[in-house]
Amino acid sequence: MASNRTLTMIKPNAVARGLIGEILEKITNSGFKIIALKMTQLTLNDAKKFYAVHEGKPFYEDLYVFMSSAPIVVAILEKENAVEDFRTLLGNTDPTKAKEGTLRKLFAESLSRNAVHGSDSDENARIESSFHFSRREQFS
Ligand code: IDP
Ligand code: MG
Repeated sequence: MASNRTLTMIKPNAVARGLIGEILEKITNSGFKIIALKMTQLTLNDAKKFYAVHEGKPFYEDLYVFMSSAPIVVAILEKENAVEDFRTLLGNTDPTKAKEGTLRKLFAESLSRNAVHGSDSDENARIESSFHFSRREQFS
């Protein structure tokens, strides 16, 4: 069964640039319903754990240091085919390769500061959602 939920994070650079409102508006205008939402800051260990799948890659340390450096906004989004449709809205990991109109084309500063996260599978959407939100914080 295809899942109807995905997990997004507005990354530290985009929060610092005052883009929370614009990004959430794009997301909801694209048909996603916000069913959980908060502003938070990851500890270094939280960020290491969240991105553990990238352990050993050359960018891993920069990634977890950056992601824990300042506040982020985290949300669970609901929509039919949520994971795939949100990856489409997100655009390529590398903003120079992202299509016009995608979140990363619009808001990313670079490959490592690409503004927004989106889960890459239904299983990871579930794992990432419970990483950030308790049951009580999920409204659906
Ligand atoms: P994704 O965010 O599009 O799913 P992943 O491959 O899961 O991309 O990588 C996680 C994050 O790590 C990316 O969003 C980006 O911020 C960073 N990243 C990925 N590849 C590189 C790289 O080659 N150099 C620097 N940072 C990278
Ligand atoms: Mg990924």
